[in-house]
Amino acid sequence: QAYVVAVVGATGAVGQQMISTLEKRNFPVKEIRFLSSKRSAGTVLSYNGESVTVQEATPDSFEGVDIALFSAGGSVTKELAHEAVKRGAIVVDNTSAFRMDPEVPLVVPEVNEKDLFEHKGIIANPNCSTIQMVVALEPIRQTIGLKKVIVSTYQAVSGAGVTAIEALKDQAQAFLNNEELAPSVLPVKSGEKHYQIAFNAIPQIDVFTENGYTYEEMKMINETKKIMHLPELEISATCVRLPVISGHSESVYIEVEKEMTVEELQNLLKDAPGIVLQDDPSQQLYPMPFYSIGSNDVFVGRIRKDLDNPLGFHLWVVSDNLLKGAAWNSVQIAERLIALNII
Ligand code: 11C
Repeated sequence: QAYVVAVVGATGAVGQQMISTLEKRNFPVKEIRFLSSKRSAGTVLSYNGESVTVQEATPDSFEGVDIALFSAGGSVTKELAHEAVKRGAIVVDNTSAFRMDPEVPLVVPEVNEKDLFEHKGIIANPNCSTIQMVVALEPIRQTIGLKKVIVSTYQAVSGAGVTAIEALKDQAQAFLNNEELAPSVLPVKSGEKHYQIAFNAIPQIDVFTENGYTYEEMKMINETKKIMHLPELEISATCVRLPVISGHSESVYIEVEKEMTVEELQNLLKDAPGIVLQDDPSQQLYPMPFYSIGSNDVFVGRIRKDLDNPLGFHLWVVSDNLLKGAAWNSVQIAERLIALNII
């Protein structure tokens, strides 16, 4: 069987990766529709060698659509996702619009694919930095239990879209040429202040909430509890933007329920779905964002026991934020909907 698939936000950084992931996975597509805002409509993209013109997304664009992959910003999702569902589509949404809605499953297939059975038309794809962390944490939770997580992120600019990638390149070029270039886009495009990202680190991703944490940090906290079904998990996050084009890195401290050796933990992660273990200090083997680009996997390394707490471990977790963090997780959800006969 083949499906009518719509990609909403087809010209964006994630949309582009959704298209190439559908191609690479040989997804069973009967008809593909590329949709976008009015501004990008008319752009011609290719799908499996065929030209496809991007259309403006309207409610009627979803007539006959079976699966709609949304990645065009929360306001587009809020405006159009229910229209797509009304017309019979299942929506896999990569924005934060419905992630914390109790009626909407928030899914990382390696962790909670059974939640897909509860869907009422919309399935939410978590935030990129959350996804790669929960893939690494789930086998640990299953085997020795998880009590506490403290994560610090080192996030790439591609998480903030195509304009942030351009800003990093332009600023780096200008800096090396001794030219002045007023910073733009980061940390938040619509924010009052903008800071240089080239040769810098910005400890703000998304805007601040009332409790002093940013939305990105609160997404990691709230989404992890929901995906892992661990409302009592003690978890805290600090999210930082680095001058890296793609690939998010995370230093994750965990406290588990039972003792385990580093070697046992390595063996556990080595065989877990979606994970590649890269952990051999004697060979300087550890995950790095530059080398994660283009892979659907989550890379884990630098596993160490905490020196003071026998139940504490430190991990270094890296993944291509546009793939497992966004496009691949969305397409993987669509694949699992088919495999589980949900669609
Ligand atoms: C970033 N994690 O790196 C963000 C991008 O909620 O899907 C993804 C935002 C989201 O800037």
